[in-house]
Amino acid sequence: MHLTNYNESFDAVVIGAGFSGLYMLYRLREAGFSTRVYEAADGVGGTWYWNRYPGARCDSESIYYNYTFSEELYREWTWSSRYPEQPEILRYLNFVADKFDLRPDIQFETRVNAAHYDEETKRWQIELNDGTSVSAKYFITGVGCLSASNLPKFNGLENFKGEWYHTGHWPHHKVDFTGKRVGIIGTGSSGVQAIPVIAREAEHLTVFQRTPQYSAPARNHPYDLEYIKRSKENFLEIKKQMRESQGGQPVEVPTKSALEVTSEERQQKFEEAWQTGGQGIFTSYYDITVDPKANETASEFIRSKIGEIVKKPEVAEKLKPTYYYGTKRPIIDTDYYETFNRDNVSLVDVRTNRIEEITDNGLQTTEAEYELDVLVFATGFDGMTGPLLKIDIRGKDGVSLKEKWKGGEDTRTYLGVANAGFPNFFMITGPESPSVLSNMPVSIEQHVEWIGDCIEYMRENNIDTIEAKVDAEEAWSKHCREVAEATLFTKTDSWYTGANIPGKPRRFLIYLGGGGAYRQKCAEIAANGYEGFSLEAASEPVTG
Ligand code: NA7
Repeated sequence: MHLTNYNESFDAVVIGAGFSGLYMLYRLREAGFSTRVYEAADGVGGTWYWNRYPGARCDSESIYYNYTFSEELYREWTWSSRYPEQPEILRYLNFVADKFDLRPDIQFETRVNAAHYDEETKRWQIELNDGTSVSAKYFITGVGCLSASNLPKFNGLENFKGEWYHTGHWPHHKVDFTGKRVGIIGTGSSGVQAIPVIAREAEHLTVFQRTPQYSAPARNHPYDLEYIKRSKENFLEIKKQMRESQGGQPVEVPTKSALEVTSEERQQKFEEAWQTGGQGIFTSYYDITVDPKANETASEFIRSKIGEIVKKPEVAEKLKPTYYYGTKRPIIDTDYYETFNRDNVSLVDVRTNRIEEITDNGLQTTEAEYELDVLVFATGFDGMTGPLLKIDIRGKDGVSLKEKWKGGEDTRTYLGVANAGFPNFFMITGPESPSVLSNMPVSIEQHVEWIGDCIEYMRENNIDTIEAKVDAEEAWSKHCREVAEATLFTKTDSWYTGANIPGKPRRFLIYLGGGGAYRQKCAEIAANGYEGFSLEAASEPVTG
């Protein structure tokens, strides 16, 4: 495709106005680059715009779940509680958009359908769903890792006479469950958060569970003003700790194996983590996600808690997971297991009692029909590659990202930020970067700053294009696979491995080497003149 027909021209085009796109816009605009963001929604927020289901909240502590690029911003915003709810996070992102006057450079309600690289002009032609095209020197995706929702193909959904919703595309109006028979499919983070809230309102809630989940209490609580004041005063220290840490939050790094301590000591440690609430069990010992025996100690601890909380033994048994704890996203909840003690909640194991179809009046399994007024799909996302492959992205020789990645059989990137064959294309938290296994705003800021610095470097050094080298990409991808294979993560069916999407090739596309180490590696690569990239000098001075 040649750039003959386009409506506007920019230095950079960014997709998405969530945490990634908002900061990328700010960063590039501050450096003097003309930048346009395209966003499908009618407001900012990205994942926090769409995931507005009952009970939606973040599982990172709020004082760490924010930007750190601006101390002023950090000081101006005050979180109300330990784990922020979706409406509060959305308010925060709107506050950021207003504070930095970002909206004039965001075109809302606009999807990018395609982005094609033109080798002659060395620019990207970007096609929008309103039929227009724009041109940009740099093309950057801030599409998130979990934005392509997964609605499994259940026969008969079109016949269902009730209302149905997906947690990842929740409507803006309040969904009233009062007096209704509600069914929910899915017990990942979204289902576990929504179930206790819906159960309090509905006449009856039936939970259709395929895989039981490990969850620990969040023990959310309002923040006291003194705590907030201290966090603001310690901004620089907190920022440093977040950026250097493995997981993007200042958590004490475990130094002991779960197997080198006595069972009493271990039990006490797990119990303290359980009482404190949050992700403490996951970070209690260094080998929880590496060694099956160490893992079993944590898994069994949570199973025993389920047995204590859930009064009906047969329900408790169904709720006990058997996969390696932590290899699916470790969940934190408010009253999840307790909810199964309510008289108006029932649990159906759809692994033994399979879903056959959705009927006019509800859901038919191999054993029974469940009459429902409302059906909620908490069935997750086509993670990591899904959002990118929804766009027709084509690099050199017209090769698409889908072709390059062989439909997911051979997804490979350089640092999770760049692709051989795709010059001047950057992915914020792309496949093979730490992304979702680190605190997302921290992962995002690191990528945005690295990309921003790179683009500024190119301007300063009169460089026209930057492109990952094939061998550098191969080495990075191999390293990612090796690090992942040394853990238990790859052994479990999950959205991390792509196993939740029928037919999706199984690959683990998150870099597990730790956010701090990854940040250092990326910085070294930049300091060495962008090692592993081909840089092509411009024939004329670079302006954009
Ligand atoms: P998840 O964690 O992928 O959970 C999806 C749930 O839906 C999970 O329990 C699945 O069971 C279930 N599911 C998916 N497809 C089906 C079918 N066909 N039949 C029955 N059950 C099904 O998505 P979430 O939205 O909860 O969370 C995603 C991430 O968002 C989370 O990890 C955080 O990082 C934030 P399965 O376990 O696959 O057997």
